Amino acid sequence: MIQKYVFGQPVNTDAVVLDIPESQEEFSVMELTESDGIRLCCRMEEEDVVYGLGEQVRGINKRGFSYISYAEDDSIHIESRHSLYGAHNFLVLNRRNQKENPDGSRSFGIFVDDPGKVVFDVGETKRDQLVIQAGGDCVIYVIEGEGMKEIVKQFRRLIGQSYLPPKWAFGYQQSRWGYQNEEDVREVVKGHHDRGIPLEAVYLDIDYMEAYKDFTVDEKKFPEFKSFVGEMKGRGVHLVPIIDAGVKIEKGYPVYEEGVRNHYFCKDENGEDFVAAVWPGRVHFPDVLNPEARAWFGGKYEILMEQGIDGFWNDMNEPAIFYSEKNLKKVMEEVISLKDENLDIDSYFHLTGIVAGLANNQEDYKSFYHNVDGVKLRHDKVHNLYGFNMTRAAAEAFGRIAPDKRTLLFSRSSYTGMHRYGGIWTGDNESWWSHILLSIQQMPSLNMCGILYTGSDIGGFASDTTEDLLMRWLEAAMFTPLMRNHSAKGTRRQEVYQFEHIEDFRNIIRMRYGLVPYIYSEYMKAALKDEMYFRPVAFDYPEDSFAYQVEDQLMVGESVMIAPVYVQNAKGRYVYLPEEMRMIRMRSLEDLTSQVIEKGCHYIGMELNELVIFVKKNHVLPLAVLENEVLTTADLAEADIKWIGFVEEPVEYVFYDDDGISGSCVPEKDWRKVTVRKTDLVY
Ligand code: MIG
Repeated sequence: MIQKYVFGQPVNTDAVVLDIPESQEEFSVMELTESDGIRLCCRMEEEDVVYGLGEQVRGINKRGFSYISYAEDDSIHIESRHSLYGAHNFLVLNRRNQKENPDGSRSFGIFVDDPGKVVFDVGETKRDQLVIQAGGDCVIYVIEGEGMKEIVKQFRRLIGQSYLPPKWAFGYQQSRWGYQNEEDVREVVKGHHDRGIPLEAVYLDIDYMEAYKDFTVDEKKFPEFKSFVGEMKGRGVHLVPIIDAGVKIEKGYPVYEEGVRNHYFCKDENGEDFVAAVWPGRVHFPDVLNPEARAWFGGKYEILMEQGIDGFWNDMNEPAIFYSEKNLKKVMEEVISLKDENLDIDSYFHLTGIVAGLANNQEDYKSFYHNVDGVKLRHDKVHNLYGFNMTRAAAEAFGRIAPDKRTLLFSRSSYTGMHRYGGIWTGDNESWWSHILLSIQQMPSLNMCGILYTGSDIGGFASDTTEDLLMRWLEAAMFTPLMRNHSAKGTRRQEVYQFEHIEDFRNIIRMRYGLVPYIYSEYMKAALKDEMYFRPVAFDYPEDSFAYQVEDQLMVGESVMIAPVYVQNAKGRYVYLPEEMRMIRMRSLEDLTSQVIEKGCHYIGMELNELVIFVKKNHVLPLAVLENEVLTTADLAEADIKWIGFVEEPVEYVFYDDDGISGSCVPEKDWRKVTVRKTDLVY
């Protein structure tokens, strides 16, 4: 049951797709105070668990910290960070033993549809209190139902079906900020192919553009871009260019000129085009909240699509600001005024503070405006909608330009609703072991909020990776729909062939291809049925008290549980089995062993080059057996499907598959039901 409450005069965010009448009942799951915005408060019982909030730091259970929805480009993802790049204002408070609860209070889900700043204090200030602080103009949805899965499913119905990527987007992808030109890209492809390592895509980061201008390609680096895109496609490799939010201010650059002429850019308080700076220096921001400007900006993607491009990643769309023209002027003047001064503790810190404060300055977000159907909206009030609408601009355009096929698209910034148009990657992490764990913990929270196509920068974006870290990260990311190795300029090269044990890397990436039939089947079923692909263990075992404490294992699809190693030098780990399961250990696709393990907590050895997964009782999964060399997901069409799993009596598996590219997906009644017997299992 979903109840909708409207406060003040909210803007239409397009987060939800269902038109629900306003509730006539009093708001009751939390105590509501309306002063200085909306404040909701409730007591959390000792046993209550809070799940959700999408892209944030800390654990799967969000209790014990506060989280701020205010999209931020901050690359230091440490525990004290309150906001990352996205804003997903949905959580579920799971109340256990609800039947015995004296006041009859039950589990509930809550979605705060407010595109400005929203604070979720989940027991930070007071350990037993959940406090949500939103602006005065918002819509709040309260969802009640039978348990967590059911509540999430209702929410997912409310916000609409998740994005469907093409099948090739489930293959192994290589990225690095720093690939400059054709030669660099060819070398990366060759580096993989010479060693028989599958590769589906190579990313083009900002260096492919001419002076960081969106929708341009530097002709010195890529003299024949279209034919180069074709050449790569001939080798099975898709090129995926980055698109940044800021449009360079430069006379003669058509995107800039058209935007100015048609008033498609965000305006400052005087009605002039707002000037900020990012990569290209001074830029304007396309007003993607304005439907006309959105259609125009989205249409520009066609320039690259005409050259054969069929995938994009949208970056810097919080939007990130290095500085605004106005603030830079002010800061420069202050800096100059301090020249020759004897800087004491206060003036010194003031100086460093104002310079550091140039980037992503809150005041700047208050000084520009959107024009939505003639209504002027101050940016800070709708801040979290920017990345969503930049991505929607692209997706809506794909619907016009290439309606019959799926295009790969994901974004750095997002808001609930964007999950219908694309995925996200989790931004600039570090080559830290703790960030493998963080990426595991982010997956179910994102899935709850509808973001299914997602993954982290494998190997770590910033700082130098190591061979073992990369290998463990690939194993941990074995099932993430987006499996992309990405790193920052200036860091140690981290393409898998740069390391010593290439054979191990090859085996690991081939295992991914072996598992793609399952990954794709489960992803598509989850998307089409509004379900979660990655779930916290407690979602599947809600009666099991211990399951609520598991923070480093996940359920994936209907059959699998994963328990990756994320600790330096570890040769294994403790794994909690909420029931008896079959453990499958893979050293390669040709070298599998399996063993039934009983319910309970076990130390399981896991060598660096091994993938260990657990299969639930009465469950199976398809595995592609790769006899010939497989370099892309397209080659899987030839592969034999074998079954692995844990069955005594025959079970039925709904095996979803399609051509991997056409837009429409066959209805559920046509999905293939496969009966698998014990004797069909290869392991
Ligand atoms: O401020 O385009 O998160 O993946 O490599 C850095 C360069 C801008 C941030 C993205 C990262 C990308 C980088 N970008």
